[in-house]
Amino acid sequence: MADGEDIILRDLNDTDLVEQMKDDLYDGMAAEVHEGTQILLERGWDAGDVLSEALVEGMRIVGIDFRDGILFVPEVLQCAGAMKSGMELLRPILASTDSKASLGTYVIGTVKGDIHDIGKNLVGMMLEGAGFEVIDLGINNPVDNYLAAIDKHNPAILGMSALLTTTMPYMQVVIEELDKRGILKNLPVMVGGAPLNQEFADAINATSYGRDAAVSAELAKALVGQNR
Ligand code: B1M
Repeated sequence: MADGEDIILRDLNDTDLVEQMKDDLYDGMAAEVHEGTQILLERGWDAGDVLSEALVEGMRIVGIDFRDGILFVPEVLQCAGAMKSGMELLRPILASTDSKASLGTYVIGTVKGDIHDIGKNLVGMMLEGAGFEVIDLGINNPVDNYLAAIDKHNPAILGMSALLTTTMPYMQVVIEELDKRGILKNLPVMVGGAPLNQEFADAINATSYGRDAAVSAELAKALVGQNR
């Protein structure tokens, strides 16, 4: 679409609307991304498809241009705000559950030095949808925050997120501290985030590695099943 054109999102067919939403996310236009999300849901789209095809895909493109020095932090912050405005609408759908029984508490937080929270928030939503009570510690968590939350909430699982190659080693610091205190043997630890892989999770002695939000929710269910 040409710049400056006055686009009526409702007039677009689904394919063009998804393309427009990716452009709007790239341009940090929160109200438009919110509206596009609303329209797709009204047209009967599955919330998970809106998320993956419009929002996550839009953010993937942002990530490439961020890496290549075409976009900078202030612009990417706007993109993150736009993505979150769409996620707001998806949250009640993704986090709703038919299950009456709670699968237990899941404490999740982004590690110290890292302020990325979009992926963590998505994982939290999916976990709620799977039946967990989620305690979200937010971003930039030192080991003491995790310890205090474990003490307070006695979780079934602890989850850590990291998006930077410079912050992922901090997960090992937390795991070693849990081990030193005798907590690790009774508490499964899940780690996730774009730069991680199974090999890294194994190397730091994490119980499991969540590749994405949907997989993580399934893994978490399996973990509590194993532990009961
Ligand atoms: Co940042 N950033 N960023 N950034 N940022 C990345 C991660 C980067 C890959 C961009 C790039 O260069 N292509 C790069 C890291 C390079 C590296 O480490 N090798 C990078 C950098 C360098 C930086 C700064 C250092 C830039 C600077 O200041 N010069 C800086 C660091 C700040 C800090 O944390 N201390 C920085 C800042 C920022 C913003 C603040 C501008 C913003 C964050 C806003 C926010 O989160 N509220 C931002 C963003 C948005 C990104 C990108 C573009 C998008 C991340 C995202 O939200 N993806 C990112 C590029 C990229 O990843 N392609 C980038 C969408 C999200 C749905 O996916 O987070 O991967 P993701 O989550 C997935 C899975 O990973 C998994 O499930 C999620 C859902 O499916 N998952 C888990 C995540 N956590 C999990 C936990 C689990 C299980 C699964 O269990 C507990």
